Amino acid sequence: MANQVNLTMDGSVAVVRVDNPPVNALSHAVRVGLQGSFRAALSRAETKAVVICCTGRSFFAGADIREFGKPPLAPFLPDLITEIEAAQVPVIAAMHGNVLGGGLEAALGAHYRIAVKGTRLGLPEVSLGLLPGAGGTQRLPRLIPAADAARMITGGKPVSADAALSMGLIDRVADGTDARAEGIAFARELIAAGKEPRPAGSLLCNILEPAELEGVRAKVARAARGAIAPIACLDAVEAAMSLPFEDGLKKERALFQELMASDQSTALIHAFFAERQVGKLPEIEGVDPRAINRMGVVGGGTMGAGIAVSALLSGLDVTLAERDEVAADRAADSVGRMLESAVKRGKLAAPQRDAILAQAFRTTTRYEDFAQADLVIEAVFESMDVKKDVFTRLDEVCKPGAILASNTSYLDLNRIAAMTSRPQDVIGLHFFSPAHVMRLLEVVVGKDTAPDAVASGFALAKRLKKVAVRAGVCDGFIGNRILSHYGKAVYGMVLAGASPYAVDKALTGFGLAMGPFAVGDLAGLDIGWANRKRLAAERDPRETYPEFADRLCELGRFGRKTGRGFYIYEEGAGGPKPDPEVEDIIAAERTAKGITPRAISEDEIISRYMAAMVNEAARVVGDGIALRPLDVDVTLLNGYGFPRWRGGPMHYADTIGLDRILQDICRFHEEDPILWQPAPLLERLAAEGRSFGSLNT
Ligand code: T1G
Repeated sequence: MANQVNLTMDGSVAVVRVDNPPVNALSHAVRVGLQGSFRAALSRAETKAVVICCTGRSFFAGADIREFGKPPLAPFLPDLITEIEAAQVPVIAAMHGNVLGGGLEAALGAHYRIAVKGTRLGLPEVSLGLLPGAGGTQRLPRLIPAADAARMITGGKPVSADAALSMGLIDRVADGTDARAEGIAFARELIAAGKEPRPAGSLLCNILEPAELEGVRAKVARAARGAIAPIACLDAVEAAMSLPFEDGLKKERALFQELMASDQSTALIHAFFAERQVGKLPEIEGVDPRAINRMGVVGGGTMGAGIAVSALLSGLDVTLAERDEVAADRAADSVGRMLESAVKRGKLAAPQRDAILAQAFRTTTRYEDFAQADLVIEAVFESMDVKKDVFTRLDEVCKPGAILASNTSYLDLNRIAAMTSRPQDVIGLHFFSPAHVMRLLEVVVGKDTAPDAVASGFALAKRLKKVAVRAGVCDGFIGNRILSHYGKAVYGMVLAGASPYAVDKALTGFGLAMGPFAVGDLAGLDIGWANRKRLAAERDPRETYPEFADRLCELGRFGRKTGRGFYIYEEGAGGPKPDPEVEDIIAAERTAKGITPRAISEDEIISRYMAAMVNEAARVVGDGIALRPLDVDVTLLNGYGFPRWRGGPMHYADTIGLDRILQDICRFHEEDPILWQPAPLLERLAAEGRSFGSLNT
C-alpha cells in the first residue's frame, strides 16, 4: 500500500500523494491508504494544511468501476470524503488530467481546489447508469449555480479548468504544469492568509426556481429516451435544494443504490468495458503499428470528405484525389464547410482551421501525389470494377509499406486485395456517415492482411478517437450484415400487417434514436435498393421478398434527400409526416400476394426485431466475423443507434435469456423457415444454459 499512497511533509504542508496507474481509480487499497495517510497528516502538530494530489496522467478518475457489483469494502468513499471535509486545517485538492466522478467528489470534500491547465472536471456517473454517490449531488450545487450543477450531473460531460473557475467550482487555474508543486504553493498562500477550512456541505444550496426546475426536468426526460439515471440525478439535485445537507446525502445514497442494482447500470458498465476490451486482439499484441502521418483519400464525396476531415482534426496531413478539377474543388468546399462547422461548435479554433487548410490539406487529380503517403483510403462508388481501377493505380504509385485501405461497406476485401501485388498491406477501414462524427470504425481484416497493418488500423482509429472493431470478411462485415437481416424481419412485419410508422414508434419506445424506416429515409432508400439489386442473383427464391420499398424507389422517393420516402419531409411542417400513399402501396402488395393483414403489437414488433438481430449476430460470432459477442455490442452501440442503456443486442439477449430468444425464433420459424433459421451458436449456448457474456473473456 505504501507505494500507492504516500505522505510527505513540505514544511507545514502535508502532501498526500496517490499513485494507482493508469487513472488513479479510488480502489479499496487507495481508500485505505488515503484514510491512513490523511489521519497521519492530521495527527502531526506541524500540519497547517493538507494537499491531496496524484501522480501519472490524472487526478482520481473516479471510483474503481471494477469493484462495482462486488461486496463493498470500508472505508467507503462517502465516509472518507466526509472525514476530509471535517478536517480542522485547510485541505487542498491539487488536480491535473481527468478529475471524474468520485475523484471530483473527493475534491468537493476538500476546502480549496486548484487545477493545472488542461484539467477536465466532470461527474460522468450518469453514463454508467449511476449518479454521483459520494456527495457530489449535494456539494456541487452548494458551490456552483444550480443550473450548471444540474447540467453537469444529468449530462455527465466534463468541463474545462477555465469553465470550472468561472463557475466557482475551483479556486485557481495554475500557471505551472506540476499539480503537486502548485498545490503546495497555494497551501502556503492560504496558511499565510490565515484561511480556514471551508466545508462545502455547510454552504447554502443554490436553487432553481420551480418553473426553471420543471423546464430542466422536461428537457432531461426528453433526452433520456428510457434511461433512468438522468432522472434520478435530477431527483438528487432537487433533494439538495430542498433538504438539509445530511438528509440530502441520505437521499443521494438511496437513489445511488437503486441505480447500482438496476439492469441499466449493469448494461452501461458492460458497454464501458466492452469499448475498452474490443481493441485488445491477440493478433496485434506486441505488434508495432506502421507510422501514419500522411494520408491519401480517393474520392471526395460525403464519405471521402468526412474521412479527410476526421484525419485533419486529428493532426494528419491529407491529400484528397478526385477524377477532375471540378470534383476536386467540390470536395475541398465540403471539407472547408465541415471544418467551419467544427469552428462554430467550438471543436476547432479559427487559426487552427486556417493552418489546416493552408498546410495540411490539398486536393489533386494525380495519383502520383500519393507516392509518399503512409496510408491511402478509397471511398469511391461501391462497384468492383471501380475498386479494381483504384487499387491497381494505387499499387503502382504507393511506396513500399504504405497501407492501402478500402472504405467499402459490403464488398469482398479479399478480392480487392488480390487486385494488388501487396495483399498483406490491404485492409478495410469502414467508416460510418458522417465519418468525422460517428465513433465506429470497422477494421476489416483480409486473409492476407499483415498483423502490423491490422495494428496500424487500430492505432489510426485511436488517433481519430474512433472505437475500432475487428471484422472478418463477409458481405456487410459485422454491422451491415446484421442490419440487412433485421431489416428483412422489419419489412416482413409490415407485409404481415404492421404499419411502418407503428414499427418506428415501437422501436423508438424501445430506446432507439430513430426507427428503421426513419433511418432508411435519412441514409437514402436508394442505397438499400442498390444493395438488394446487387444481391438479387444470390437471393433464395423461397425467401419472402417485400417489394414496397422498391416501389417507392421506382417513384424516385429516396427519403429526406428527395423530400419523400416512407415519410414526407416538408419545410416548416414540424418534422417528418407519415405518407398515406406508402400505406396504399403496402396494401396493394398484400392484396397481390393474398396476404390478410393482422394486428401486430408493439411487444411483438420488438421481440421480432431483437430476435432477428440477435440470431444473425450469433451467426456473425459463430462464423468468426466478430471475435466475441462484445464486438457486436460495441458495433451496434456506436454505429447503429442501439440504446446504450441496454448494453448492446448480445448483452440484452443475456438479460432476456437466450432460451427465450430461441423460443421466439423457433416460433417464427414455423411461419418463415428461410428467414428464421436458428443460429447454431445460439442453440448451443441455450442448450448449455450459457450466455453470450461467457464468450467475452
Ligand atoms: N475504474 C476502473 N478502471 C478504470 C476507470 C475506473 N474509474 N477508468 C478507467 N479505467 C481503466 C480502463 O478500463 C482502462 O483499462 C484504463 O483504465 C485506461 O482507460 C462514487 C460511483 C479516465 C477519461 O466514469 O472515462 O466514481 O483497458 O482506455 O482513453 O460517485 O478511462 O487498460 O485494462 O479509457 O485515456 C466515474 C471512467 C466512475 C471515468 C481515460 N468515473 N474512465 O480515458 O483511457 S463512477 C468514470 C474514463 C464513480 C462515484 C461513482 C476514461 C478516462 P485497460 P482508457 P483514456
